[in-house]
Order: sequence, then C-alpha cells, then structure tokens
Amino acid sequence: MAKKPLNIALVGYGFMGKTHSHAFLQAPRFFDVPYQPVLKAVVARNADRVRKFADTWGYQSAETDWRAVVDRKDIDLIDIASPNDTHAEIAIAAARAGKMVTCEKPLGRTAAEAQAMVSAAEGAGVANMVWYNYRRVPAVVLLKTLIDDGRLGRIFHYRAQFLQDWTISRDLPQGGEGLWRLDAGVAGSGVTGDLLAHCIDTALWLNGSIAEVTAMTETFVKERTHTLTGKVEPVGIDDASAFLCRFENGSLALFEATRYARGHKALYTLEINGEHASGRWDLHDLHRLQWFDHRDEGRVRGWRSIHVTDSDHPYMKHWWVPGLQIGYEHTFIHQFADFLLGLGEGTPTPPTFRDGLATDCVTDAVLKSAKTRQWEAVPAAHVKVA
Ligand code: SOE
Repeated sequence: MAKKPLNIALVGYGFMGKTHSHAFLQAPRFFDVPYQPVLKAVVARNADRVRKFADTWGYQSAETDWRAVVDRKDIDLIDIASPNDTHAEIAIAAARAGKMVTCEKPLGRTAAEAQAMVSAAEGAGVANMVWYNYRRVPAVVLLKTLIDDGRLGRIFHYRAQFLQDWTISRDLPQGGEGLWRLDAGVAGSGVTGDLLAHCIDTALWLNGSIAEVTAMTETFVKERTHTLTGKVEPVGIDDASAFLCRFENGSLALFEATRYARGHKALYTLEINGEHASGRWDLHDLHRLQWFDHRDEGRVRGWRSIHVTDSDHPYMKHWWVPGLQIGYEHTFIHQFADFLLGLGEGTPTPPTFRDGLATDCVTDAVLKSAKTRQWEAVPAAHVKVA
C-alpha cells in the first residue's frame, strides 16, 4: 500500500538532529509503516552550517527562522532537537499552528514548562512524543515484557546509574554550542535533567510512579569561563545528583548520575529485583539482558546473559539475522517507527508529552529535595504515566 507523506521540519542540527534524521530515513525502510517521512526543512541559527546539514541529510530547504517554518502550510510535524531553553516556545507555537510535535528530552527545563507544553499539545489535539530513546532498546523492552508478565512477582528494589566523566577538567568552559549543557539558564539543570531524566523515564515505564524522593546534588567546579561572554561566571548546574525514592508499588530505589566518574563515558545501568526474579541491563552491552530466576532448577540456577538478537525478541525481526547485533542509533529508528504506526492507528505513542511531564515532576522534586534536605512528594497530579 502506498505510504502517505509526512512532511517534517527539524529544528537543531547537533548530535540529536543527526539521530532523529537518521531515524526519519531508516524507519520506513525497515518497518512497514503507513507514512513516508519527507525531509522538508531543517532550521538552525548558522546559515552556512544548516545548508551543509541539509545537503548531507537530504532536507529540501535550510532555514534560520523557526517561526517562519512553524507557519508553513506544507509542514506536518515539527521535530525539536535544539537546546532545552528552546523546547517550550517552539513546541507551544507548533502545537498552536496545528502541527504534530516531537521533542528531544528533557521535555521542559522545569515541570512548569513541560505542563505548558502538555496543555498546548493536548489543547490542540496534535500528536506528540518525547525522544526518550532507551525505552526502545530491545533488551530493555524484553525486560518490560517479563515484568508485565508478572515473572518478577512483588517488586522490592529498583536502581539505576548514568555515569560520565567529560566535565572533570576545570578548564572546560560553559555555554555556547556543544557546551550549553553546562549553562543552567539553557539546560535547566545539570545531570538531573540530562542523565537522571533518562533513568527516571525508563523507571516510570518499568516500575510505575514514584511517590517521594530525597536527594543530594553537588557542583564540583563552581566557576567556569562562559563561552559567549568570555567572563568567569558561577556554574549553576548540578555536576552530580543522587536520590533515594519510594515507588507507589512500595519498592525502594536508588538513582545516581554524574559527569565526574573517571573512566565512564555513558554507562547507563539499571536493575530491578522482585520476589522471584531480577533483571539487569547495561548500555555498554546494550544487546544483552541479565536475568536471574529463583524458580530455575537449583543445579543450573544462576544469572543468564540473554543475547537479545533473535527474531522473537522485540524489534529484532526487522533487522539482520539472529545473533547479529544492532546499536544506539536503532533505538531512535524504533521510536520513530512506533510513532508512525501510532499515527496510522490514531493512538498516542509513548512517551508522550504527558509522560515527559511526569519525568520533569520527578526531576523537579529531586532538585527541590537537594535544596531543602527534606523528603519531597512528587506532585500527585502528574505521577501517573500514560
Ligand atoms: C550527554 O552527554 C548525553 O549526550 C545526553 O544528553 C543524552 O541524552 C544521553 O543519551 C547521552 O549523553
């Protein structure tokens, strides 16, 4: 059956602009989706570089004014891959113009921003999604199916870490292209919004809502030269963040993220422990799920390492042959293929903006608790993940 065109405008041409563009191109090649993405326009501030990006990825036009693009009649979907301080304004304008909106994580710099984005998207009735890509790792999806099948029984514990080491040097400036994640005004927060947000999104999906948190954060390097002003300025982001929490299902959890764990580049790990079984996953070995089931016969009981590459594993029948692995970029392809399938069926594709808001409510509570040094409740109105 002929696919319907879906005209896309991408805002932002950094690392995430590439992952999204790659997904737009590959999703209809590997998945039987009802829409054919058409790369209509890419928008960014630097005219020469946006032209080069458009040529490399096959966008029909290169633009520097996102407002003009949002108003274009020939665009169906605005995809936001620009820095965090631009998400709310662009998403709200796009939704009001009747466009579908997909947005890089975190949804807003704060839950209040995310709430305004949810209101705009839901008010306009437009399809929306947040790019929390780790939900689409086949091994993580396999874990989700095992949890949903009830194989773990009652859940006691959840723990997750996201460790990096790229900001240890005092000489690293803050702000500007490539380093905006260190500028609190642009990013909203440090590792809480950038890295813990991934851990929280996956956890809400796997283990349900979080009721309350107690957190601590630290900024190890307190002043850095700002790339845009050339002046030494205070650093407003959290370099490290850790929190304990209680889930609504009664399980206890421990989360940690840092950019100061020397030797770790992007080590996202998670583990869930239930009455009967436990599951563990590690981004550096992303095609494996570690699984322990106490009900296995005693003589052979132990941790198994499931190589998630068989055709009956999530998403894998769309790829090569059993035993051959896929990688990080495929998680974005899976997410966009799901979005196109959802559009065809008229159903929202999670994580929606409302799910992104749920994560922002937790990150807000984490940052608040780190200041108050108290347990903080996660706002009840937002804790349910759709
Ligand atoms: C930060 O270094 C970063 O690129 C995050 O912004 C991404 O969301 C994460 O997936 C990898 O690390």
